[in-house]
Amino acid sequence: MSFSRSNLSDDLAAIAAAARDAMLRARHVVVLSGAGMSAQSGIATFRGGDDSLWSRFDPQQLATEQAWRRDAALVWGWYRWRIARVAAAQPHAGHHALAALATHMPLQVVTQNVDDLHERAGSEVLAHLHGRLDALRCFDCGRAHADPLPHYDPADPPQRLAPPACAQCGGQVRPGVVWFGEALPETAWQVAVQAVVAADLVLVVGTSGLVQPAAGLPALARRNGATLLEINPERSALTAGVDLYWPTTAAPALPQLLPA
Ligand code: BJW
Ligand code: ZN
Repeated sequence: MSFSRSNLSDDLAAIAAAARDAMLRARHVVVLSGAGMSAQSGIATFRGGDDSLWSRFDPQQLATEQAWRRDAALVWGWYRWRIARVAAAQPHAGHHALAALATHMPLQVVTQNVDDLHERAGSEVLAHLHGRLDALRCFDCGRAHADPLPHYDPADPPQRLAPPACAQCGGQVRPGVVWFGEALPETAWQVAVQAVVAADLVLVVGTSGLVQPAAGLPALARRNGATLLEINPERSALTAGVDLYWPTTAAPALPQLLPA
């Protein structure tokens, strides 16, 4: 049989129908989102493609504690640029669909994303596994930093910038993200584990499935009886282990899961 264009679109329609069916039957859904969830809001992913962050910037120079100790102005300038990009972005139809779905059924969002686009679409996020860009705190004493940041034009490229000073100890204020080699926030990790263990459907959206320990959550869910549904235009490290792989993007796919 030839693999014609009409067969492909028939296949996609069948997958969409199966995904809708899985949602209808589910009693406890956990969404595990990654950077691909925010891609159609104009936020760069970390891996894949010429525009991805790690193809343009070196994670060892920017996303580790050692990098901060070596050159905090380089690291802070890059994060200040990313904070401005996120602030200028808007949630897309997929973010809104997840918020709407949660009004129809028990649905919890666990995200690796450091932006707040789920929240701005109306979702309550159960766990930010890798923290949040804007949850600023002092690198030295840990105190939260809530003062507004000086203006930064999101169209400007990243540039070296001295981090704000901590009001308590005068130390350097850092972004609230989890760098490589740092532990995930304990509570966020515990509630995420509990949620996926209790879920009967885990919807994995837009993650490469390469970063541990978050990448282990779908397999944990499956060992505890959950069905795994993945939305990603490219196959990921998780695809071989899911029950249903929907090769599409988040913004058009997620609204199709809403009940008619
Ligand atoms: C679309 C789409 C569209 C495109 N629609 N989809 C075991 C084995 C090997 C290594 C390790 C291990 N355990 C720990 C490690 C080390 C490390 C790790 O995993 N490294 C691997 C990379 C090899 N892990 C850690 O260091 C973690 N810490 C830890 O384990 O600590 C142990 C410890 C315990 C006790 C005490 C002390 C320590 C921490 C990991 C922190 C990750 N941090 C980052 C940066 C956050 C800060 C920042 O923002 O700068 O988090 S890395 C980056 O990757 C970011 C992301 O959250 C994370 C995951 O990326 P994600 O979301 O999957 O995005 P991408 O870009 O990879 O993929 C995008 C996907 O979307 C693609 O598949 C596209 O196809 C798809 N897509 N458009 C839907 N429209
Ligand atoms: Zn301090």
